[in-house]
Amino acid sequence: MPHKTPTPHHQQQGSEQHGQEQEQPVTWCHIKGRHRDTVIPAAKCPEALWNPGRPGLLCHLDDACISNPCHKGALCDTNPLNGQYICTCPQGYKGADCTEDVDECAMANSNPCEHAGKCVNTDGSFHCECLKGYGGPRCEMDINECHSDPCQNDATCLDKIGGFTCLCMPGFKGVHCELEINECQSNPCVNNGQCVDKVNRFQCLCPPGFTGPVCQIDIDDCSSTPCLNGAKCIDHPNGYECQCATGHNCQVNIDECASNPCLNQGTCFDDVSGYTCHCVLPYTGQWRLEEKEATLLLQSVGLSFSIAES
Ligand SMILES: [Ca+2]
Ligand SMILES: [Ca+2]
Ligand SMILES: [Ca+2]
Repeated sequence: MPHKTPTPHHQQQGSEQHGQEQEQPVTWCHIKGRHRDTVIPAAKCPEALWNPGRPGLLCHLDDACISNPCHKGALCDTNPLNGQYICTCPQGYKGADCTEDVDECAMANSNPCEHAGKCVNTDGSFHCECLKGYGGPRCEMDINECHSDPCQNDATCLDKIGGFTCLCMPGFKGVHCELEINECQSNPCVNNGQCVDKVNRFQCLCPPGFTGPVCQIDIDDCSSTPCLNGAKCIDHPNGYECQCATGHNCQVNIDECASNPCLNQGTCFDDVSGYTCHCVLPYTGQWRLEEKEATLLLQSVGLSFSIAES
């Protein structure tokens, strides 16, 4: 028998069980596989040579993996030609028995950390210390700083590298648009108007006599022509002035006859802003009086006259 297999691959059994029917001890061939073992009678080992999954595997070699020569996590195989173990290392380790750490940070091709992250080698692995604004195992991720909704008052958040920018709605300011702008800051109301701050605008509360968005319009108090008797109206804030001698609205008629302006015994008749002289004949006059009326007028000033019959 050319295929002599050592223990534990070499198993003998059945001599007692099968007694006389099985006098010859059966030799088993233990084929060590990558993931599972296969046990076949040693007599059939040559057939294993033709097993497509195990080409070249000979049954006469020792199982080099029995002593667990490979570092934890590695896969062990027995070299089918020379019986040496072959360790297939897990990621992060190298060497014949996978005990050497791979320095991923020193690999010639490139830094495994993206976006200029700092690579830190560890036993069996590595990690990345990311610059501000980046995350993920390899700093491959741009952290969304807008995720926490940092902008207030319906502002729009723009994600940036390591930060954010808030686009404020009109009337607001501040990094988070948390400040309501005081549109009254510049004192826009004139003529002692009171400014009331609103969102993105202001309102002027005008004193009496003024109007307009910033109280800039002096209301024309003369527009209703309040001055009587032809007096001139002068507009003032919340009021007017009538240019007349007496009386607020010139309702008092001045007696222009008080100075006796009519000569030659003419009779003075007071008028609005003036007077009229009624003359005594033979002086010319504006009015022809009835005899009785003229007599009364003249008597009142101590005179008498006679009217020629026409
Ligand atoms: Ca490492
Ligand atoms: Ca970002
Ligand atoms: Ca405001």
